[in-house]
Amino acid sequence: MSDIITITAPVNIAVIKYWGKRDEELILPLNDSVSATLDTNVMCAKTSVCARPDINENEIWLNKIKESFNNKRLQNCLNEIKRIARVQKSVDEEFLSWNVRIYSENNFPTAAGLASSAAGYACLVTALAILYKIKTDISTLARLGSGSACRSVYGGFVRWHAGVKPDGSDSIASQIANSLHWPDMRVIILVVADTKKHTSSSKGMQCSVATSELLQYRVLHSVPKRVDDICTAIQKRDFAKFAEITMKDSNQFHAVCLDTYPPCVYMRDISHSIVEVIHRYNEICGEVKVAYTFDAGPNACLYLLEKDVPEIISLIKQVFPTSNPEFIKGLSTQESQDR
Ligand code: 2P0
Repeated sequence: MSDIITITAPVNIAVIKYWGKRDEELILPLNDSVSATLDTNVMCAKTSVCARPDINENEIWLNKIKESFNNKRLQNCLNEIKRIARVQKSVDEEFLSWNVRIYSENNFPTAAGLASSAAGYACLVTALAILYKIKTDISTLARLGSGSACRSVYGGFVRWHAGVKPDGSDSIASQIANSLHWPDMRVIILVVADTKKHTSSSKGMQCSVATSELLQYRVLHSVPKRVDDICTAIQKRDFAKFAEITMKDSNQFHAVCLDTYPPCVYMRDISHSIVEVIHRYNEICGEVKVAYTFDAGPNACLYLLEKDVPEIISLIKQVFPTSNPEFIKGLSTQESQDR
């Protein structure tokens, strides 16, 4: 059998959201998106892969449960990696004929809008690329598993370029700034609920593309300038600008979800209360000190600077006295995964 390759990959939290595909098969987005990659110690996926001559079929185990390998995206990733291995002659045909066994675990709730598929697929394709000894753009492989996964391949601040080519060859992720660039940037995750969401992101965005007029406006008129402006804010470490764009983009993304027919409702009452508290806090401070952003779920991700962490944690504990100690999930820094 082969060596066992084990890889960890962190989640990423988008500040300019990806929502809507121009190609469902190749997973090509309608717009560029931007994210920050978190520290692997806090929220990450860990995946081990090996190839063996003595197993009858490909196997995948997720969080200790054996799942069906009959999953198109999973098969697309494996097939593409084996295709490249054949072209590059990086391993022999006998090795390519062996089945694979994949074990993957998350240290955070799966499918609760916490970017679990992003970390999972980033890990999986990186591990398989090492197993088959191929040399290629890993973000392109990760994208075949899940769009947002292509951003988890890099540390720091990352941009996923939508690209214009029909074959997706220019739809790749690149690093805007490495993890050392903004060392006092922090993220706090407020876990409102860790249950599986009603409408998956893939279904939700399909429905938005088909029905939301606001999505068309967003793609053409809002996102391009926001992406440019947030890249500049990141380069200049301009927190106030970064935070303003982040909050506006989260709000517009959820407005698109509500403009979808039937609507996709991801935020809950407590999510809206968090929005209100953050705006009130920033107003009282006379400057923007914290930004919220919500993915396709009710959980809040707060971006802030290290100096403001103690005050924000105490504010959150005061405003949301909760019996659930997991409410404040973690304080994350970015990791130095600057491939
Ligand atoms: C993002 N989300 O940019 C946005 C914000 C959710 C809200 O990327 O169909 O799981 O696998 O490409 O990557 C979630 O979408 O969807 C997502 P697929 P994915 O992070």
